[in-house]
Amino acid sequence: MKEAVLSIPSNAPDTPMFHVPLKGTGLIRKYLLSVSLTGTGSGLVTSSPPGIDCGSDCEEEYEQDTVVTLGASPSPRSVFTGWSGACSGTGECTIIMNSPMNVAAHFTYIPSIPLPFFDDFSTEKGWIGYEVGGWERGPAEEGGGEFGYPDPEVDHTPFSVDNYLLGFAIGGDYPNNLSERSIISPPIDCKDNDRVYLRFWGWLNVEGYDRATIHVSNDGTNWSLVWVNPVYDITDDQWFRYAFDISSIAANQEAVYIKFTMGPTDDSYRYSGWNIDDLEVTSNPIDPHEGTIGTVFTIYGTDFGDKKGKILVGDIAAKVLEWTNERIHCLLSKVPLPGVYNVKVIPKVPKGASPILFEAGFKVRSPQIDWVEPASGSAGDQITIYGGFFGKGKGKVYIGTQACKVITWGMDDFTGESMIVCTVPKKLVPGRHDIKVTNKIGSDTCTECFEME
Ligand SMILES: [Ca+2]
Ligand SMILES: [Ca+2]
Ligand SMILES: [Ca+2]
Repeated sequence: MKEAVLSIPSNAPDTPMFHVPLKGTGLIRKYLLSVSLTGTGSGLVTSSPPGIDCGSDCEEEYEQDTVVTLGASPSPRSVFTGWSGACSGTGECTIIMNSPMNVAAHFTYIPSIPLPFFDDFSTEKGWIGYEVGGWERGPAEEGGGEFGYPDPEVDHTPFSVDNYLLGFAIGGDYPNNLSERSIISPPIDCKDNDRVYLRFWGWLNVEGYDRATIHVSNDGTNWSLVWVNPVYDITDDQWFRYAFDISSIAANQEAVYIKFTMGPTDDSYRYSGWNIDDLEVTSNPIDPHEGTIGTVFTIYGTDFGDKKGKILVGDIAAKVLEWTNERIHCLLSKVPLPGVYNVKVIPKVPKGASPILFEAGFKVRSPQIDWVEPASGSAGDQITIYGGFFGKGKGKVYIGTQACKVITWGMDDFTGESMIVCTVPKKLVPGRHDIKVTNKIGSDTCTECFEME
């Protein structure tokens, strides 16, 4: 109840001032704020002061001039792509309620990426959790290492053009007193796959008192721990292979997420943290699943028996280096012609155990030239030919029609990254020439990629 007096000057002699008492209830205006959710995705919009919780409660009346702030949080398989109506942009939405207001929040569905999922981090695949000085996707950069070793100078594939990786504070150390920081993969579609494997290359420096973890989820909310750093320090100065069977969480799930976490960290001893490259989520139990002569691979599984049996790639036996019930380590000393082959595991025990077949389990690759350095020169110069799957054991190199004398012939027995150093032959005529690399199973030619001076 409000009271006031209205005073009116009057020419009546008795009452030169005429007073009228006023009494009444003040009318406080209220306006309706309506929120709608649009787009292919889903999410929640909540308000401060409270009143909107949309999903379920998408309207509220607020007193005139109330300042209402709306926040949008997308569901795990969606991203928030912005406001329309009374707000715009993708930040917080602030509204002064001086008339009825309508706001729409747009959420966009993120489709799952089918298996096999592979990320060399050269392009953005939709990881969520980036922040400057925190989780970053960028070129490898040596740096950090107050304790342990610095971040790597190059990514996992030094010969390839891509030099990108996923890392925490690339080129620097993680901070002290860091709270848990996560980076989450886009959803990966694992339906119709009974076995699912997560593999990647990691370069990690972390104090035993600080945490570095890997989790997997099939809903983006509930996370299962796959790996946590031990209580002693990890100080990598090279890339290591990480391989996990995540079937118990991921098999036949429509949206599987991988999460890497840095932190919490304590108040001293900073290390350079996670570096991650060439990550794959696949149903193939063979790692790596492509290669050539000299490639070393591992088959993961169960029920292989604990006595050494036989491994066939196509019809050709691989050399077994190590055999356990769950893991077989092999070397391809001979290979069939380039192509995709079934891999057959023939256990020795128990007696009469049936062979285990991995269909299209291994791809035999022929040599592939990426580039030549230097691209010009004269007789007697050494040139280096970079590429993949040159194989172990020498083949031949030709510049034009002349043989280039091989000095070094090397291949990484896991990735197939390869390099040949050879000497430019004397008889070569000036001008541009093809370079050809051949081995027992194939060849590759780069056209006019060398110039004789
Ligand atoms: Ca990379
Ligand atoms: Ca520490
Ligand atoms: Ca770092």
